[in-house]
Amino acid sequence: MEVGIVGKPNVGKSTLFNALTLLDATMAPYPFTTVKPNRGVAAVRFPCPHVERGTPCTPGNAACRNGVRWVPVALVDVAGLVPGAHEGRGLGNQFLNDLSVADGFVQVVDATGATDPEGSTVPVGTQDPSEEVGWLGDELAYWVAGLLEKEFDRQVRKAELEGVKIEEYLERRLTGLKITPAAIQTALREAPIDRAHPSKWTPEDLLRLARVVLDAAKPRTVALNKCDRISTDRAVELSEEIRPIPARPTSAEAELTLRRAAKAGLVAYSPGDADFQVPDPSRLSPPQARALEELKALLKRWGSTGVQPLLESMVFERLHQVVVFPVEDESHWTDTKGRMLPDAFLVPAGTPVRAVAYRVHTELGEHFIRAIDGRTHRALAADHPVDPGAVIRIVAKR
Ligand SMILES: Nc1nc2c(ncn2[C@@H]2O[C@H](COP(=O)(O)OP(=O)(O)O)[C@@H](O)[C@H]2O)c(=O)[nH]1
Ligand SMILES: [Mg+2]
Repeated sequence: MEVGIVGKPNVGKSTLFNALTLLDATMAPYPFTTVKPNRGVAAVRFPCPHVERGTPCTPGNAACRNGVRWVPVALVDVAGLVPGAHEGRGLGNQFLNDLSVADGFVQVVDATGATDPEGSTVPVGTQDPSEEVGWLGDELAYWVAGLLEKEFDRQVRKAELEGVKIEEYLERRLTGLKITPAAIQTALREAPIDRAHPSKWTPEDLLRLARVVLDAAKPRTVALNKCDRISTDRAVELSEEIRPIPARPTSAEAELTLRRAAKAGLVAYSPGDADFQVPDPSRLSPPQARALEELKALLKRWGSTGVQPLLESMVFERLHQVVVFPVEDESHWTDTKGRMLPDAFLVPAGTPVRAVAYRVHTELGEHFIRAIDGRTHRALAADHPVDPGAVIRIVAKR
């Protein structure tokens, strides 16, 4: 699972990416996977089941702090998009490859309206962030429609002759984009096109289909970034304009500053919190003290910098992920080495327990016998959908 950060240049994508992937040692998901410059690992919070037991856990891939697990999520920062990108403007199609692997997008906009479509700074309020959300949706749709259009007539006639269903044909065309058969089914049901006669589809039909496919397969959430420079009323207004796509105020810059200050030991701050403490005010220079005062006021006004909650709403509400804790001993919730609740993974809600077994280890999936719920001690069959927050043991043939 991977979340893509998209948007035009200069809106704060890299700042957001850097903030989200700056995890202090006590919450870093480890071991680190290999990270490329624009790819990183962020984390979402989930209550650690160790609290139910009153025994501390032994974190492996997902750190635990004060009863909260920080579950890893892959993040990709995509190059800035400009209108006309699908025709090769700006960095053009290059970014589109990066987008294809993302399961959903966080679109960053400059909520102050001071960045033009090419990323140049212009007077505050001269740009409309909701228009930007519109054209970015258009760019994505043109891109997907472009992929469908390639040799469409010939290919579709061939598919019709061979009796290949349009679903199967579309799945084949779009597999590289991580678009599931379920999303294609939904799109074919909902798109206003004549699904019985694909060979008669026009480029406009393909564009309509692409839009619905994207809506079904790649959910988007908007970060109303630079909220440190707008009023809370303006944020509400913008969210309403951008609906039905959910939008939330963020200050990526404030979050990055706070995470850096926490790393340097200047503040005690946990991402998503509404406040922070300064353990030793005498260590602060006067400018640092002033900057921290401003950050306190910002947190008070918005409830948080918005950054951590944004990622979590993307992962849990838009991408419908749930956290699972695989263990090897369902009574003690330990692995073979006696470590309690070592790992935490994200899987789509409703994932059958056998698919969870595959996630843990291919062999566990292949030799799956049953799973056992660590709380109820009930046996679960292969197709049983995993419960959110489940502690489960996978029983496999040796
Ligand atoms: N005021 C304010 N400025 C921000 C915020 N986030 C980013 N910036 C500034 O916006 C500019 C562009 O940021 P950057 O992350 O490089 O944008 P990108 O081109 O979208 O990756 C930089 O000067 C940042 O410091 C924010 O939350 N508030
Ligand atoms: Mg950037």
